[in-house]
Amino acid sequence: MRFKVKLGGIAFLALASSLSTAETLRVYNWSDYVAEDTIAQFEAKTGVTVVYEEYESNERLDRELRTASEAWDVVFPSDNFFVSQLRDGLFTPLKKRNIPHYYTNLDRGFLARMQTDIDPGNRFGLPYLWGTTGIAVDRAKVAQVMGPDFSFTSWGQLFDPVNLRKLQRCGVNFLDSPDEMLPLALLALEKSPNSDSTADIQEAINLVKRASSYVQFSMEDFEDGLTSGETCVTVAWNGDVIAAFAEVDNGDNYEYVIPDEGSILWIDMVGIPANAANPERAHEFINFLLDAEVNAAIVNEIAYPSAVRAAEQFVDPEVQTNEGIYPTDSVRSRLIIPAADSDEILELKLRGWLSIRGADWTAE
Ligand code: N2P
Repeated sequence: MRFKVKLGGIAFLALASSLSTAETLRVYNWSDYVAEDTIAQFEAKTGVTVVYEEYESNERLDRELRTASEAWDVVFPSDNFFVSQLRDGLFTPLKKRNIPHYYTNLDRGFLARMQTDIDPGNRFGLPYLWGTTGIAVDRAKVAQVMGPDFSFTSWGQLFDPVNLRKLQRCGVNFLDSPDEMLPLALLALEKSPNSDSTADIQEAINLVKRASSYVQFSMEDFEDGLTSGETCVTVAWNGDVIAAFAEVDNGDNYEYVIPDEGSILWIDMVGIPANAANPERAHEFINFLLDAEVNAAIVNEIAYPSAVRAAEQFVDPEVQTNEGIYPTDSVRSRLIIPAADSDEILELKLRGWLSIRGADWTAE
């Protein structure tokens, strides 16, 4: 793993406007989801200026796709959000002949899965990266407030006000998104994270609400909050925290935990919005991301596993053998892929989140 440097969306924007005669490609991606030089390499190769901005949640991307005044050319929705976005006509079919790496480099297993549950015929999107959601812990601080024998073995412990009352002394962070937190609260309640029972979901909302007075909510830089000492526990995506642990001297003091009842395995897709202004270059950019060496550089830096099979040979051994990044078979058997929610369930979850976070909450 190499040092991860935050991409400055602002800097890219400034560059784009100073070169306003150049051809541009507008890419909207999750934070820290390419390598430091991926975009510059594409620009150097093609002469295209990339306007690159980042988001932190599926809710934010979804709103952007439905309301933004200026369209994006390439975006990265998680597969469970892709379903309703496809149904609502928000994406354009991919011209696979313009993405030659599609045929040679992608993991067929992922494509087969997308094809049955998400995107029949793999017409609109390709799997890009995947990962897990777990609990990242500052061991020393948690031992101080909880005692040396405490460890997180269940999601229930994380939502339990008795534990949170102690843990809040060193700081607890939850991800600020219903899509992220409610499946975990359902697991804590020993329900399926994909439950579509309104009673179950209401119970999950109530569980987060009871926990909410003891925690902070942030999606942005939760990994830095942990390693800088602002928090001692955060709900986390594996790659962000594992890359952050590698950057600090006392990396061994931190751990990424998947509790015994398992967790979420998410898959992020890449696609081209129906209103994209530059679909030609968008295909070229997607093909570039699927290049084995380009893709492996991304995986090595940001510590998320990829759906690009051909990249594996270039992934550093220390990354390949990291069980936080590539879960063991026993952990994998306890991971659940989120199902797409109906509009009614999405609405219920969003209303619940507003009741927890306040009516003026907006997704990061
Ligand atoms: C953000 C990557 C996480 C993506 N750094 C979650 N689907």
